[in-house]
Amino acid sequence: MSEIEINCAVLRAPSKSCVSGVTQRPIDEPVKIEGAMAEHEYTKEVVKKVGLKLYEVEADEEYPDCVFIEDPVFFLDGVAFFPQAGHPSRRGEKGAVLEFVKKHFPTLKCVEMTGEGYMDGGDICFLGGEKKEILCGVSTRTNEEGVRQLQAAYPDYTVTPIPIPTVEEGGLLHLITHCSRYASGPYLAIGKSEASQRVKKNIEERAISKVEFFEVPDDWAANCIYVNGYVLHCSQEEYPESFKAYQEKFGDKAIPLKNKEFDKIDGSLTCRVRLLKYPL
Ligand code: CIR
Repeated sequence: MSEIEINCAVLRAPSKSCVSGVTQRPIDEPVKIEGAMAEHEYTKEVVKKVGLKLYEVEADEEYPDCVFIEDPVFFLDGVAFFPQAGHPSRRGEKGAVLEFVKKHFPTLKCVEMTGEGYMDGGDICFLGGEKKEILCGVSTRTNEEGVRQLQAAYPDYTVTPIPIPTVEEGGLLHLITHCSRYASGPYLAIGKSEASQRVKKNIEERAISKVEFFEVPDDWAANCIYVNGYVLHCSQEEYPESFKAYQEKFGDKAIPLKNKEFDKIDGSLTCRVRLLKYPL
């Protein structure tokens, strides 16, 4: 059973300053702004092609990472949750997103994280399913207090904390960078590296849902967007082997998206698209 019929996608236009976005990996080649803009425009086309109404928040040059709208907001069941960004340079991104949500989705209840709670929305991995579970990475961006506040915002769900290996241990930025849903319910794509396999083990040991994993050859390709039966995944140019794995598994429901420029600043596919169901 598919628990959600998603009908809207909220994106945020990239700022030209995204060339100096935060990154925890060394950059071999700087972000090419034309390429980044083209990737964003193509994502908008695909979002419409899979039947979603597109909403776009304006860019803000003050925030190089503002395109990554997955981090300042999370939507579920009539509640819009606004985490307090884990990285200080990103804390001001939330303001414009909050205003936008209030204007375009006025019936949503907006809950803002407060106090000592920190989180990037990229650590939230919604599973749903029978157990109504949400996994939440505890990472360099998300702390235990942040997880507690997420749980308080969604009392009907079980929020399960999942520790994320550090960069030194081969860990990626967020839980959603390590694994993401490829179907409705507890189905996760995950990479094969030692660090990703550790995340897999952490999930197997802690989650209350029985998660089915789809392993892809490249860690950075484990991030895909599942929406209403479609799987938007990595491009052939970036990750040819993982591209093939997605195409073989999902056939005509698999749609590749290029993410070459945003990948340079630790951005994956889900982080540029926030999905929601809203009565239109
Ligand atoms: C950052 O380090 O915050 C950005 N350069 C990348 C954020 C990616 N967000 C995500 O995966 N949800």
